[in-house]
Amino acid sequence: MQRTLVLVKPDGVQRGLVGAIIARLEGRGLKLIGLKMMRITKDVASRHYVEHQGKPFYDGLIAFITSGPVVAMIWEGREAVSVVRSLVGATDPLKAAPGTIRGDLALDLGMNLIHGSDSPSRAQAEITLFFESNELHEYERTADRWIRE
Ligand code: IDP
Ligand code: MG
Repeated sequence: MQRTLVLVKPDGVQRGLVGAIIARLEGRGLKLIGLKMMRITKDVASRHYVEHQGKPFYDGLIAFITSGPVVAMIWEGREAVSVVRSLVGATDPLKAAPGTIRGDLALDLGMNLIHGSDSPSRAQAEITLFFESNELHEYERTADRWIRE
């Protein structure tokens, strides 16, 4: 089953939106298999955002993501990577569709609440970057037979 990394960024924690964000992912039927609050180090931030190194917003992005605690989660499900991306919405909240997390809850590109891995290969790399294997929980969920045919 596919897995993806989600971060509730420092703005989401500060605004008290952790629960609302988790509820949307749970409500869709995705399965939570790892969760922790943490402070991202500069080293982890630079590896996580390696694709953006050298861009004008890079230094601000690293400063922001390390500025306060985040909630890191791993979600599992069929096509979890693209399902989460569609729930998250477009990178710029002004362009994110209503009904998406960013489209409903955010206004600014630099304060867009949430990260979701953008491909299965990035998801694998990001899960390894943020979680030890003993922090991932495999368990039977009885509701699954009412979510998957
Ligand atoms: P994503 O979070 O939707 O995957 P990315 O393009 O990977 O978007 O960018 C990572 C993060 O960097 C975004 O979520 C946003 O917070 C920030 N960012 C992206 N582009 C810009 C920009 O042009 N100005 C300021 N911040 C940006
Ligand atoms: Mg991205």
